[in-house]
Amino acid sequence: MISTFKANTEYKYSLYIKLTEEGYNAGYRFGENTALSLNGEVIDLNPDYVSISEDGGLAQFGYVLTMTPTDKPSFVTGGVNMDGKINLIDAIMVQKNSLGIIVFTDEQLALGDVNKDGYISLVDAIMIQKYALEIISDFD
Ligand SMILES: [Ca+2]
Repeated sequence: MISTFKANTEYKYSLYIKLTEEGYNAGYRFGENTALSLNGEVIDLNPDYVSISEDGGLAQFGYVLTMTPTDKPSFVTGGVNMDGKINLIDAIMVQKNSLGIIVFTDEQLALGDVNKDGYISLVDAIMIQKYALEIISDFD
């Protein structure tokens, strides 16, 4: 699963709907005009592309997301000040949080826990520092 998106990058995601074996054996097939109805209400999937498998048993609704830069808060792992960049400011903020000097929001807590051990510590601060200084290239 992707949790970090790069600016000016195109991402594609798809929704797959598969017929049950029972439905397939009963002769049901997906077609280009297949509509999804939930509780009697037709859901407008509005996909960028639709693809039906050759045997009609699988429908794929595809979407294209383009990431564009914005001034709004950016959610990048390690980027606790949410400016979309990971630098020494973030490392210092994580350090201060781990020492109880500043309080983080839930989002910041999630972004700052770069080693994903469930809490913010100096280990996270050091990892962010190393990332900012290009000593490491990711947090894995
Ligand atoms: Ca951590």
